[in-house]
Parts: sequence; C-alpha cells; structure tokens
Amino acid sequence: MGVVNVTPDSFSDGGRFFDTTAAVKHGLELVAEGADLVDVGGESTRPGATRVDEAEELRRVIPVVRGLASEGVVVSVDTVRASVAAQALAAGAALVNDVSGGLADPAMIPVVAESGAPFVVMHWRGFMDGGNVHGVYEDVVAEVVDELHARVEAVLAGGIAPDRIVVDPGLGFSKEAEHDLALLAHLDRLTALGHPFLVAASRKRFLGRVLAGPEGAPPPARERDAATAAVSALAAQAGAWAVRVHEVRATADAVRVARAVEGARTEGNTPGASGEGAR
Ligand code: PMM
Repeated sequence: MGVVNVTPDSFSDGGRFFDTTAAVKHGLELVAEGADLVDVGGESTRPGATRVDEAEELRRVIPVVRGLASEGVVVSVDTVRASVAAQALAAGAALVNDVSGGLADPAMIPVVAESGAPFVVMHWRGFMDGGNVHGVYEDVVAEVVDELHARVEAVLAGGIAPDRIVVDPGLGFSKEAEHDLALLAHLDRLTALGHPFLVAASRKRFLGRVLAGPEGAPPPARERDAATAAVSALAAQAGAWAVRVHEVRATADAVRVARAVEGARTEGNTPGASGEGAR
C-alpha cells in the first residue's frame, strides 16, 4: 500500500490544480514501483498536526481518489470522517482506512457497512489537542489486541461483514518506540483476531529512535526508508496482508524476498537434502 498524503507539506507548490495533478502522478508512480493499492489521505494524523475541516479534506481528497480510480488504481481513503469516506467511495475508492477504527465519527461504520467496502480498523486511543492521547500500558501487546478485539466486535455489530475487516496495531499512535517494537515482535498475536492485518511503520518515530541509538539524533523522516523496508520484510514474514509505505520500491523488493524465502520453506525445498546436492 503506497501512501499519497494530499497535505500542504507534501505538495506545497502551486495551486489546487497542481496539487491534484501532482498527487495523482505520485500515486501512479507508486503503482509503477509495485504498489497494489494507494492510500489517499488529506488530513495529517501526526503528533502536532492540526485538524483540517471537512470541506478542506473533501477538496483535497476527492479529486485525487477520482483521478487514480479512473486510471484503474485500487484506492483506499485514509480518513476518520464518514462524509469523506462516503464521497471517496462514490468517487471510486475501494477501501476505507480509518485510523480511529470507527471511533471518531459514529456515522463511519454505517457508511462502510452500506457500501460493502473493506474497512481497516486501527488501534486508536483518541485525539488530543495537537496529537494523540498519551498511551500508558502495562502489557502493550495484550491491551492492543484486546482493544482491537472490542473494535472488531463493534464493527461487526454495525453490519460490516467479517471478511471485509482488516486490523492494524496503529504503530506510533499513543505509543512510544518500545511499544511499537513490542507490537512488531508479536505480530503473531494479531492473527488471533482472525482477520488480515496491516502494518504501517513507514518513516515513523520509532524507526528514528532505533537508527539514532541511545545517544544520537534521529535521522529525518526521509532517511528512514531502508529501515521501513526492513520492517516490511519482517511484517511480510509474519503474514501481513499489507504494509503501508511512502517509498514503495524498496518495500516491494523486501516483500518479494520474504515471499521467496517463505516459498522455499513451504515447498520443503531443501536442495541437497536427498544427498545429491553439494559435495
Ligand atoms: N499511520 C498514519 C496514517 N494513516 N493508517 C493506518 N491504517 N495505520 C497507520 O499506522 C497510519 C495510517 C500516519 O502516517 P503518515 O502521516 O506518515 O502517513
């Protein structure tokens, strides 16, 4: 899953038309680099980001969704607003990615249920002025799995079919680096929920922390793509349904390698095991 963030800091030059054109072009490039779907979002959810109003989010997102869908791209819309999800689906989006798992807008689950589209349910503990609520955990893996389970129950009760649900641990959302790493170390526990899972580690703070080491300064976000691809390989090996990344090429390669290694495992390919191999 390649990311197209239609936010002023992503595509800052020129007017609105340029923004849309540049965003569509970028989405097509991500597909050419190996993305199977493109996630279009108009509201940054990063810590410190201010919320955009609904009209502005619609202006940013809908033309890009329409443009990419009309080119045959499988588009997911990254929004916590039901109205944006509904209009994006009408404009050709195939999937709704809600970082609040349906919590931010009570109209979201009915809208998605009605459409029959797949729904990404992320672990989320809420907005706070200028970011997300501070997460306190005793056992982050158990709590994230339990809270996701509760969200999945709510989503099912709201009429979204079980085979339309994807879960996501929500790396970096109300989580510190140690929490994100613990979640990545235990992705197998997510599979117990019985739904495919998505991992979105791309360029996130915890990777900056890992790369910086105990004393150093974290490298800027754009210098975290190799680290992101490493997470993509690990996530693919753990059976992820998708990885959400800004830079697709390295991740597409990482996923191919993980798949090839998995293929060698499942085919029971052990060259030389019959005694005719290397001497
Ligand atoms: N993270 C961001 C945005 N959308 N969607 C899902 N499903 N999971 C995530 O972890 C997630 C997301 C924030 O990342 P960005 O601002 O770097 O795109």
